Amino acid sequence: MCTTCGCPPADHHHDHGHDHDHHTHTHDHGHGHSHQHGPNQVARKTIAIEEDILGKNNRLASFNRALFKDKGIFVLNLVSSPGSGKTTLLERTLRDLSGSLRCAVIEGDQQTDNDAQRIAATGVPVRQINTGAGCHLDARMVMNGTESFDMDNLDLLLIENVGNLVCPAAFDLGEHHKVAVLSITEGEDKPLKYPQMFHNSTVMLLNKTDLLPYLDFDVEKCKEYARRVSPNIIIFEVSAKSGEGMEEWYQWLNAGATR
Ligand SMILES: Nc1nc2c(ncn2[C@@H]2O[C@H](COP(=O)(O)OP(=O)(O)O)[C@@H](O)[C@H]2O)c(=O)[nH]1
Ligand SMILES: [Mg+2]
Repeated sequence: MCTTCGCPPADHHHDHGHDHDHHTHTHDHGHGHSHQHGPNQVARKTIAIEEDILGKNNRLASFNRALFKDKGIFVLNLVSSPGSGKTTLLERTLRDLSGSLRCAVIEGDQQTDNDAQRIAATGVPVRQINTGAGCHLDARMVMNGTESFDMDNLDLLLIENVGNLVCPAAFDLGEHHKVAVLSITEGEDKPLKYPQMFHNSTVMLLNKTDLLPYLDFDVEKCKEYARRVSPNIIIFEVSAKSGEGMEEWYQWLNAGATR
């Protein structure tokens, strides 16, 4: 996750305590003082920093969760590798559901507002968040993002996370559920290779089923792998392009948003 891959936390430039710890940690490595600061000490420090970052994030996520509960908004966090079809799925979902549900979208990408423009074309309010070097959205970014919306008049908030099968799994945004999108062009073994993402997701959308005739993708094997890391995961086989299979996904969404 990000505290070991080097991706800075959102408040990197403001939190001197964290910066100091982080530099100390790097310094230990850089100067090879392992005779003074052995591997166990370094590991302990790394764990302490991770706990610090995730602890802060979790507190803000709790705040978001309380806000969403108070306003009665159903919130989903879409996670996947880049290109699995998150934005395409959102576009079709919004075109089909925004007549009956009041929706808003937060788009997370390192750069560009391309996806926000695609969502805006559906007529649904959208806020783009650029994470720069960051490889995931965090709870603070979502908290800031919600300020763009009329939260008293929303049923459904859909958050498209930065495309990355690793880091977004570790960061709670205060959402009700993570929804993992896996497209069949990625291969059926991804749930086994990136188990945390699928373990932490309530739903897996298996996308691009329109391409099945052209690929050697074993749908049953993929579903078995997903259930191995997450026995209760709900799986919908869909094509965001053709619309096939979307109805069951909409039923699940509607049930959550109108509960
Ligand atoms: N054939 C096919 N292509 C799709 C489907 N969904 C998305 N795509 C294509 O996959 C590419 C990436 O889609 P995009 O929505 O931008 O993915 P994101 O990076 O996860 O947001 C685009 O070229 C889409 O047209 C699908 O169901 N079937
Ligand atoms: Mg996208």
